[in-house]
Amino acid sequence: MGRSLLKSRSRQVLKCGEYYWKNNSQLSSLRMYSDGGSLKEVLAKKIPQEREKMLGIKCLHGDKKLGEIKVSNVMGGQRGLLLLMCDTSYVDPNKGIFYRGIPLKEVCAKLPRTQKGSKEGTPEGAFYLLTAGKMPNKKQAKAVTTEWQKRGKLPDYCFKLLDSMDKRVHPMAQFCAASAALNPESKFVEAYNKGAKKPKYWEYIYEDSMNLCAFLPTVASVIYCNIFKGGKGNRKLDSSKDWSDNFCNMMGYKDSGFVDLMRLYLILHADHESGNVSAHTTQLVGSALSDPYLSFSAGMCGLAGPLHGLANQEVLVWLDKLVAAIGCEPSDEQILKFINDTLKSGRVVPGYGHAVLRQTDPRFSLQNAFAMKNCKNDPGVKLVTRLWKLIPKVLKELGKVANPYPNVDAHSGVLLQHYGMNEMKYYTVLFGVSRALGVLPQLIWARALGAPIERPKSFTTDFLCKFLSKSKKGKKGKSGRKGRKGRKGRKGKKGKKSRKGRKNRKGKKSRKGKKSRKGRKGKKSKKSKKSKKSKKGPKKC
Ligand code: NMX
Ligand code: MLT
Repeated sequence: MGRSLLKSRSRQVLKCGEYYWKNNSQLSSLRMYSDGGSLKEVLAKKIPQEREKMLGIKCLHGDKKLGEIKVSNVMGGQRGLLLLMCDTSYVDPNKGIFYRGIPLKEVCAKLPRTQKGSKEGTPEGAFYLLTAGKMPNKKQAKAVTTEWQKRGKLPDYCFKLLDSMDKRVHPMAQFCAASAALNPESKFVEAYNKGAKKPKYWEYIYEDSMNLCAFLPTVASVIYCNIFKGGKGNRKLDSSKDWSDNFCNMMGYKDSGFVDLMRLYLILHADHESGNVSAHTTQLVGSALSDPYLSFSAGMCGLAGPLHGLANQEVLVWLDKLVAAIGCEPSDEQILKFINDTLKSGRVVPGYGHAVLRQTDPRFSLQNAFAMKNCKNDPGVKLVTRLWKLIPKVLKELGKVANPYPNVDAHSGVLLQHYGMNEMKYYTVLFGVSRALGVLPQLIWARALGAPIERPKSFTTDFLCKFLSKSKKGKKGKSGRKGRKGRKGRKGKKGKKSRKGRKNRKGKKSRKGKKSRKGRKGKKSKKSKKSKKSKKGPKKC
């Protein structure tokens, strides 16, 4: 955009009555942050520019249409509707997943390797990327690690809560409970109660998000050790270890291969734009100004569903059943029969399909590439790789599955099992720890940009039926309409002729032409008023 255009646009924006942030004195406090430096300083510099941009868009283009809403969109889980804005990541049906515009494969390749000997980048670096919008250098990624080490001491009451949980409570239910129970730590609640102003909200959401990320490996590892290791396990963070290494260490895993897998896993599962259940729930709850602990916990309750994150547990349960039924190295025919039996029983094939992607999930491919490098002869890995070729064929034959290819959950379990983590009931917690790195930056930005409380409008089935029957009547009256269409067609021809005519008479008759067009318009508008009248009912509805 040229400078002069930008200037005139910003003048227009300034004219907008809504230009709230700029005139709000609280904003000036953000300017005390210097360029670059810590993640918070980078954000403080970026946020005013983004606010300006968003307000400009809203003021200048607020009435533009992004699409139409069909009944099938509403009745079909709002699929395909452009309803949410999210800059941290984007999912393209065919091109895959992008973190801040960078393809996920490239993200994994470029994230700085900060711990000596590690082959993968750090999730802390991914958090920096998703939050700041730029790939961090080694120093910036390491700074997040150091911050989280400093902030990571879990309050005693949270340990007590987790230790008091009955072992039958699912690890995800424990994870959700502990995340919500941490809300006395919320800096946002404290500031809100003291009367903090809207432009400053993001700063407290940022503090809460950083603290919550810092707490999560301890929360998750205590759940793991309490349920599966009889409560034994190290509960202290080691300042020489990064976030993933500390997490693995506290769960009792020392193998550097497993720690590298965990780094990759936590990067891959982090963000997936904002329409998926866990991200959207976090944003929805956060829009009511519930603090990040409560919002994240709500999102995790959604992740715990079998069609979402719990699918990674379901895949392993299904694979175990497959092996129990037809052995470790079954024939293709045996596998195909097993898949068909699953479908006949009315169940979905877990780990396959996606609401947006129409190709193999890049997160599946990246895990498979890790497997090919590190454990290609593992029986589970071999089986998953074979299924990748067989399941899509069967799902395609059903004729209704929009995406017959594997998603992220089809692969993760066998990799974890390769390194000895067999407790499949726990797998979704790992997904949850990772998802914090995406949904919390989304929350910081939502508050930074003043996203309002979400409140779509619902309608009753009765309203829909009346609306549909009235529009049907409208169509019947279309015999009239058909006639009109026919007339339109004729008009079109006439129009062409008359335009031609006008062309021939160009110049002289142009005014007349205009007049006559006006005249036609006048007539038309009378007609359209009539047709509007007939539609009045449903419109009112
Ligand atoms: N196995 C059998 N049937 C399927 C599958 C599958 N893997 N995927 C979709 N279908 C069916 C789906 O149940 C629906 O059937 P019906 O009309 O009878 O209700 C039909 O195909 C059309 O669904 P789609 O439009 O393809 O999928 P949708 O966008 O509604 O749902 C999922 C997406 C991911 C929920 C769906 O593909 C699924 O249930 N997959 C298995 C569970 C899974 O792996 N979930 C994890 C998703 C990733 N994550 O991490 O969250
Ligand atoms: C996710 O990672 O959130 C899943 O792939 C589910 C989705 O996008 O709906």
